[in-house]
Amino acid sequence: MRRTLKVALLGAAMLVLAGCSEADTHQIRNLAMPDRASAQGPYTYELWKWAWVAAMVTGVIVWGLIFYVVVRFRRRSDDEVPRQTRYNLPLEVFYTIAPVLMCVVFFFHTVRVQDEVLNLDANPDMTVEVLGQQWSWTFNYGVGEQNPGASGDQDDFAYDSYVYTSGTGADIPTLVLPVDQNIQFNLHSPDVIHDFGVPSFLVKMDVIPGRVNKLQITPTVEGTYAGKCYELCGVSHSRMLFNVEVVSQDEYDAYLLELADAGNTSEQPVLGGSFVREQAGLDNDSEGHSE
Ligand SMILES: [Cu+2]
Repeated sequence: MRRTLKVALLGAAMLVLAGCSEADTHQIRNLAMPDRASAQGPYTYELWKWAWVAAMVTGVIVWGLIFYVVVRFRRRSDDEVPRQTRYNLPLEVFYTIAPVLMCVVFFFHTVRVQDEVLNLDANPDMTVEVLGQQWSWTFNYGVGEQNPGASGDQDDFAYDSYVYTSGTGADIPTLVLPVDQNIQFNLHSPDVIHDFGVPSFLVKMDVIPGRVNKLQITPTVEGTYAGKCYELCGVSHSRMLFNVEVVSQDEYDAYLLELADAGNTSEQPVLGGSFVREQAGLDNDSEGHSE
């Protein structure tokens, strides 16, 4: 009986594992997280990993106890009545305290990782002013020297001039970033709450109207990534996508020149104007438009 069970389990496991492609295996090894492409990513990933370990340990203990009880205390004859226990004080104290202790440990590590990931360096290498609005993003890159003391609010910006790129609901914008630079993102919204995030960076933050949220990310791997709005912000929320390209410093500088040549220059960051309430790109040819 036991042997049959073992063979059956082994067979099932082999079938399941054999069905995994290389991509699946990679996903499983990453615990379904993307590869870390930022200096902040490993902190988030470690928290995720150890939360899995804690959950698995708890799971194995609970499953073990369930199976033990099912087998050990099964009814052996039709007229058997089990011993009637009304309460067990030590056990009840244990199962009250244990979950509380687990929550305390989770909370401690969450705060620790949060402090690390949300830490703001007073002198970031550069600052990008990000505008999230229904239904796309505008990225403002500073040109020239940075004044790191700027608040990013009202007229107090870190640079004297900017170049920018702007997307619409039908035209996904691209955020270009230099690799290995600590980049501060000042997040602005003129309408509703959005959420700026790039899965591969393992960091995201709400974009809230009426205040400037700040987030610093150091991209560590050159490549192309997908970014998106993480907050259900209205009917075309799903269009609030953007691409991220992490490039060398030279390529980044060349990109800024390109934007300037195209006439996308401004003395102050472009943070939503007359077109704010328009559902950009949605009035014409709204179906199947993805470029
Ligand atoms: Cu949004």
